[in-house]
Amino acid sequence: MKIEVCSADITNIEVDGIVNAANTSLLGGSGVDGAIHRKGGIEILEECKKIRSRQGGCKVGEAVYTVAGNLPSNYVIHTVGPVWSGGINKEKELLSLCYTNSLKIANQLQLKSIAFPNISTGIYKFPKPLAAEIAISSVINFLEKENTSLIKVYFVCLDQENEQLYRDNLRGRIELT
Ligand code: AR6
Repeated sequence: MKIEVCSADITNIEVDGIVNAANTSLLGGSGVDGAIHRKGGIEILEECKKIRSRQGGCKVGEAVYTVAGNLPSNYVIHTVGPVWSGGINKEKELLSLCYTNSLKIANQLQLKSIAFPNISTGIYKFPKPLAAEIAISSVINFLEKENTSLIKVYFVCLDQENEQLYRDNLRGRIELT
């Protein structure tokens, strides 16, 4: 198992599945969600709409999946991070659930590789150091406990601050490639 930190636009990453930091409507937005829908095209939105009519969108902390349309991956796993409101509304637990529920879907789909963006650290204003700690702990704990099809997990950081936080946090925990 390899965990890798990289600095990139997640829509360019060639993996089995990329994770989207969506909102509860699943109808797209800005940030990474906007980039994924823009580049992935209408197929993703059409599937999101079907999920909406079936189950009314996606709750915070939960995850659903669609095809990846024109993206170089096979699937998009859409998860909804919490909006940071000072830490009093179970934001930490909910952010952790975004990672573990996405990994559960990856197992269900038998994915070998997955790429996560830094969920909730943009428009949703989750403090970046805390979000990095939760993301890394949640992923490592999950992979240690569960049987998994995954052999590679990427943390894709668009901004340098997140990239540094992830590298610092992972150093000592695992061997970085
Ligand atoms: N590739 C990789 N990372 C990216 C990209 C990209 N193309 N674009 C942004 N990021 P955000 P949130 C990083 O705001 O905070 C949307 O409108 C960005 O630098 O995309 O979970 C949804 O519809 C940041 O570190 O997601 C929701 O309404 C991280 O991705 C809301 O934003 C997350 O930033 C979700 O807010």
